[in-house]
Amino acid sequence: MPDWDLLLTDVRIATMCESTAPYGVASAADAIAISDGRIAWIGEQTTLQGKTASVQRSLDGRWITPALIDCHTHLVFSGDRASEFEQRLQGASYEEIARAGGGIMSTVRATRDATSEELFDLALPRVSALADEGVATLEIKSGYGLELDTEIRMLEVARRLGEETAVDIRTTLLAAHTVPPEFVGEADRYIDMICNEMLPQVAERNLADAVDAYCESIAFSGPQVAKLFAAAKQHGLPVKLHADQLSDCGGAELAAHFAALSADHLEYTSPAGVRALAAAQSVAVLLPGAYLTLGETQLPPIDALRSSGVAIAIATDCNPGTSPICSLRTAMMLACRLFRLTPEECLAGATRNAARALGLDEDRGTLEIGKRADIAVWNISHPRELAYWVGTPQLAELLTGRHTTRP
Ligand code: DI6
Ligand code: FE
Repeated sequence: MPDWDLLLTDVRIATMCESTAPYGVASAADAIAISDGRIAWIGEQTTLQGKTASVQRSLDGRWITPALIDCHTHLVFSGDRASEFEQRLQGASYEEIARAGGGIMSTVRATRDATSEELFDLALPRVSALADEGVATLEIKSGYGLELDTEIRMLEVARRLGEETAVDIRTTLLAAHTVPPEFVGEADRYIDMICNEMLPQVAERNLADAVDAYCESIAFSGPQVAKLFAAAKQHGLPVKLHADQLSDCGGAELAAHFAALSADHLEYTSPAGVRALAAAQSVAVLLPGAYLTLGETQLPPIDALRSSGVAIAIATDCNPGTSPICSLRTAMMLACRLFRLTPEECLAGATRNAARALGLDEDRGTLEIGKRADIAVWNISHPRELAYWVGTPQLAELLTGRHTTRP
C-alpha cells in the first residue's frame, strides 16, 4: 500500500507562506506528496526513506507555486461596452455615462435578455482563459440582474461553471451594484427588497458564499450598505465591499465595521480607512485593470496599507465596463507598474491573500501540509517572472485538489 497518491520530485517550491525567505521558497525541499487532494508532505527527496506513492513523477526542476486565485470578478454577463470605452477615450467620465443610463445598466439590460444557457456559454471561455494561466479558484459576482430572477440565474450559472470546469468557483451576491430602473429614486426600498426577498432565497438555496455592495454616490450610501450587511450577517454570510473607488465614502471604515473579508478598489481610502482595515484584518483587494481602464490618477494608499500590515490581494475585476481583462497575470503586471507593488507582493496577492479575501486561507493559497493540492507548475526560471510576462503561456500544468483526489 503506497503512502501517498502522488509524489512530485525534482521541483523548486515557492510555498508563498509568510516567511523571511522570498516567495516562501523552501530552499532544500525538492519534492511534494499529495493524498486525497491535499498536500501530505514537502521535503527533500533524499529523506524519503522508502516512502512511496501510487504515481511518482519528476518535474525536471520546474517551479511550482500555489495555483492562482482571482478573488474579484464579474465575469457572468452578456453584451459589451466597447462603445463606452470609445466615449471615455473622447473624455466622457464613467459617472456621466452611468447617469445617462449607460454603464452598469447597459450590461443589466443585455444580461436580463440573455438565457441562462447563453450566459453560461459566454462565461465559459472567460473561465478557461483564467484557468489556462493557472487560476484554480475564482470568485464571480452577480449584479447585472438587479431583480430576483436574473440575480439568481447569474449565481446559478456561476455555480454551474464550478461544476463543469476544474475551477473552484465562489459566488457573491452583488444585487446592490446600482439602483435598477424599477426603483429609481427609491434606493432604500430596493435595499429593503434585497434584504427581505432576495437574500433569504439566495441563502436558502445556498447560491452565494458572500454578499457585496457598491458604496458610491452613483450607487448606495453608507447607511444603505450597513442595512444590507446587517441582513447578510443574519443569514450567516460574510461581506465584501466595493469601497472608495471614485471618491472617499468611508467605504473602508464601513467594511471594517462589519469585519468584511475584503474591501476592494480603495483608490480614495483615507489613512483612517486604512487603520480600520488593519484593525479588522480585512484584505485590501486592488484592481489595477479598473484603474487603468478608467484612466484613474488617484493611487490607492499602498504605502499606508503596507506599513499598517493590511494584506493586499490583486484581482482582475473582469467586467465589460471598467476592466475588460480576463488575465490575472496581466493584473499582476499592472499592479507592479501602476501601483508599484513588487512581483512577490503580486504573487502573494494572487495566492495567499486572495485566499484570505475569500475566507479560504485555512484551505488554500499556500503550499503547506494539509492545504488543498491546488498547484501550478511553471516553465519559468524564477517566480518573479509571473508578474513580468504578459500573454506568454508558461503554465506547464495545473493540478487541483479535485483532480488528485483518489477515485
Ligand atoms: N466597480 C467596478 O469596477 C465594477 N463594479 C463596480 O462597482 C464595474 C461594473 C461595470 O461597470 O459594469
Ligand atoms: Fe468590481
